[in-house]
Formats: sequence, C-alpha cells, structure tokens
Amino acid sequence: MKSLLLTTVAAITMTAAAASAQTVGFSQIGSESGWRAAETTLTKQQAEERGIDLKFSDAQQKQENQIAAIRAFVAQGVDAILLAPVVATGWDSALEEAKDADIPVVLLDRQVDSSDDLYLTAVGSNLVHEGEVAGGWLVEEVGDKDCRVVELQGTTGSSPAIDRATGFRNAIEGHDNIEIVRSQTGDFTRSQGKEVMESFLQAENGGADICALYAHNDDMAVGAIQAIKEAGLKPGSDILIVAIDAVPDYFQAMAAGEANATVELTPNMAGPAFDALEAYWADGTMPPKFIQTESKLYTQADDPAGEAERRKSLGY
Ligand code: GZL
Repeated sequence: MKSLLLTTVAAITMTAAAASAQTVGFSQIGSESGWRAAETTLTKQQAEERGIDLKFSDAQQKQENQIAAIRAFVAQGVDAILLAPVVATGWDSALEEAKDADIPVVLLDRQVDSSDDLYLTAVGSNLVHEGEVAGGWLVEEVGDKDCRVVELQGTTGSSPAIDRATGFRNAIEGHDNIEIVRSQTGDFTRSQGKEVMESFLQAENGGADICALYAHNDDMAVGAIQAIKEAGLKPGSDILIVAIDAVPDYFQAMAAGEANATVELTPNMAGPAFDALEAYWADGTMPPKFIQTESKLYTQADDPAGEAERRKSLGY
C-alpha cells in the first residue's frame, strides 16, 4: 500500500514538474558561421540543463522566416521567445503581437531598431566597442606607417555590420596614415569572404597595395586567408588580419602566423537570457534592457593554439 502511495505521489510530482516546464521559442538566423553554430549548440544545451522545452526555428538568413516563426510561437502560446534578429529593422508588428500575447521576447547577439518596450531584454556585446578594439589594435600595430585597409562587412543592415564599421572608423579617426580603401559585405560567411577578398586583391595590384584586412567576423577572414594564399601572398605578414568572434579555426590561423588578432564574442548568450527569464517568470523581476557580454582582444601573444583547443569544448 505504502509503495503505491509513494508511486502515486512521485507521478503527481513528475506531472506537476512537467506541467511547469517552460516552453521557449527560439528564432535563430541560420548557421552562416562557426560562431552562430556554437550559439545554437549552447542555447540547446542551456535549455536542456534548465528543463526548458526549446522550440527551435532556423530562418535560413531570411527575416520573413523569423517573423513567421515569432507568429507561430505566439499562436502556440509559448512562455517566452528568443530572437537573434538577422537585420535591425522591420520587427515592430511581430514584436507587438508577442507583447499583446504577454509573451516576453529576449534578443540575442544582435539589436533591433524597435522601441525597447517591445522586448524584455537584449543580451549581446557592445558591437561598436568591438570595432574600436579591432581598430585600436591596427593603430598600435602599424604606428605611423601608411596602411591601406580593405574591409569585409557583415550582413547588410544587421546591427553588427553597422556598429562594427562605426567602431573601427572611430578607432582610426585622426590616424591619417590608415585608410579604408575598399569595403564590401561578405555576409558573415567564409565563401563570400573568400570571393570578395579575391576581388579586393585583383583591384589592389594583386594585393601588393593592401596593408591590412578588417573582417567583421572570423569566418569571412578565414575565407579571405585562402584567397590571399592563392594570390601568392602571406596572410598575417604581407597583409595583416584583424577580425571578431574568436572561433577555433581563426585561432589556428593565428597560431600558424596567418592571422594577427581577434576580438572575443561569447557564443553563450542563452545563459544570461535564461537567467533573466527565470527571474521574470518567478516573480516578475524586470532585467536591464541590455545585458552586455565582454569583448576581449586576443593576439598571437595569447597562446592561440591553446585558445583553439579550449574553445573546441565550448560548443564549437
Ligand atoms: C554578432 C553576431 C555575428 C557574428 C557572426 O553579435 O550577430 O553573427 O559575429 C554571426 O559570426 O554571423
């Protein structure tokens, strides 16, 4: 009799726990870079560790797919929505629908131009500062030597592409020896980074007139490194390379002397996001509108081979 009672209590407890398990919809941009893939892996890990039922949607880089996913999550009556917004504009109506349904939205790694009363909080780095750190490294590295820079920009209209461009320009302002001579989007991917770098090399005397590459993410830089080598030049010395993300493959290029510096962006945006949501669900605690992650510079002096290894266990 006693074991029947215990079994029944356990069953009720389990049911209650299952019933209280929160459901979160996650609209992810896609898998355009190693960093993005790591963010997805870590978000799923974090949800599993916290007993959160994660509904994952891959938008294949299309805003319309993200908007459709948000609407579907609202229709399902999820307890919260995570959104990594592919571009900064065009979100008001979808976010208003979530707000009208009392579903909190947390932005991951990118920002939107919408009013901040349309989302609970945003977790991400200071994207302008990242560009300033990258530009600051180049200013230190070249001193007063003339340096013609080519720039591989991120996805057009995305907050990282806009802000990382701004930050780099802030850093080189007043250093007239450093000039950005070509700038084009590589859409955060290796393949387009390689393609655009090939066109830069052709346009700049086979690369002889290029002093440095600034890439808005490591993956475009890894593609560009391939193009530089195929042009018979030495990446990391003939052409200096600075980028952002701090992914293992880029650290391996740094260890080989083929890249020079990167600015770290943690792929674990979900940890702070779920912390904020759990506090909000528990007693309505309102988080700050922006939860900032750090942006640390790594150079060849910072054990890049070891950093590559360490990150492989981090979801990359
Ligand atoms: C930046 C993030 C960017 C990464 C890229 O916060 O949105 O998107 O730097 C990714 O690797 O494509």
